[in-house]
Amino acid sequence: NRHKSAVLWFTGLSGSGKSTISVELEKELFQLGIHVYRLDGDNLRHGLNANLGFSPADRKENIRRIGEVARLMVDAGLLTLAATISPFREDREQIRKLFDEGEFIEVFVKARVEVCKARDPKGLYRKAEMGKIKNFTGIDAPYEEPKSPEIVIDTEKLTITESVQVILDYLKQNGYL
Ligand code: GGZ
Repeated sequence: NRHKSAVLWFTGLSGSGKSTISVELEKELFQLGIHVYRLDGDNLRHGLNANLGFSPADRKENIRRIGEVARLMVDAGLLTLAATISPFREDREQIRKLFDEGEFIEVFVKARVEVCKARDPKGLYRKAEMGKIKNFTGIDAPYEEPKSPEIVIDTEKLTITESVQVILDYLKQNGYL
């Protein structure tokens, strides 16, 4: 199946829905016969980024590596999904510069920190609030919202299926699929 290669860069708080949405989107694209690959920040921290923590400098390096890998994958013709908090606007803008116009699609997965805290799928917010995890995004580390992302997914309002559909519609309307 023919498609235009690009990276969908999912940014948002822990628990906002980045991983869930990108996993479901990957399945849908696979069904359509699209050559897709998914890079997940949390998973890559076990391998490629195993030597990095959560200081601003380490997050910057984490994101830089994921961006460079995504660059290679886009060169190889894949539709690439990258899901990482990537909390700093400047770091995301640096990644955008690695790509040509239209190759970098920033997807802001939006949910208030109170809502992510209530979801707390891994109990990490609870640990962060008890001081057992330091520099936790949204608690004692910042998250800078994108100013003009290509796509905004409000996961307080949309189901996972609806979220995936919004992205598929964007890809179709803009000639990626
Ligand atoms: C934020 C943390 C932290 C701290 C561990 N701050 O929701 P998760 O659990 O499954 O995914 C989060 C993941 C964040 O990794 P990223 O590579 O996406 O972060 S960044 O882009 O900022 O480099 C979270 C877990 O790791 N986690 N400690 N202190 N998230």
